[in-house]
Amino acid sequence: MKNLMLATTLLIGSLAPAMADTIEVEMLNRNADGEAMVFSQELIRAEVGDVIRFIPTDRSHNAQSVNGALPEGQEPFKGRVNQVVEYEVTETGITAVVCLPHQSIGMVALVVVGDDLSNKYQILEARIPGRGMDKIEALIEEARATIEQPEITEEQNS
Ligand SMILES: [Cu+2]
Repeated sequence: MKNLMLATTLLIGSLAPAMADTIEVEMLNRNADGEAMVFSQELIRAEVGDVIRFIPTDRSHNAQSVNGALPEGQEPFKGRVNQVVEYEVTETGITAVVCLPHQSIGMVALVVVGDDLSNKYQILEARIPGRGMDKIEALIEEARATIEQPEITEEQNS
């Protein structure tokens, strides 16, 4: 009986529409690990419908997308320095997020929506200077390494 209830709960959970989340990311002069000029979260996993809110906890930062470094159909965004900006996720895929004043020293983040990495080559061709692109590459690799590959069923195998 207990197992049946658990199974029912899981089934209902998977059928219910996913609740949209607001994901808060702070713009920091220094994080808990002592790294300077960083977003509090660098690999941001989201789903369509979520809102990612970038918060200027410390001064002189902004958050914005980069030309060509976001999924097709997704509206770009550009926050002003010292302003909160929200990124409303409408498409699956990868978005590179940069702080314009500090992108070249690595103040960047990667939004991955729906575990979809299909636009990664466009991201790698985008104009993100210096250590910003190094970190974007590392974050894409981190995302790739942690996304579960779909299992090959016996049916597909035969
Ligand atoms: Cu910054």
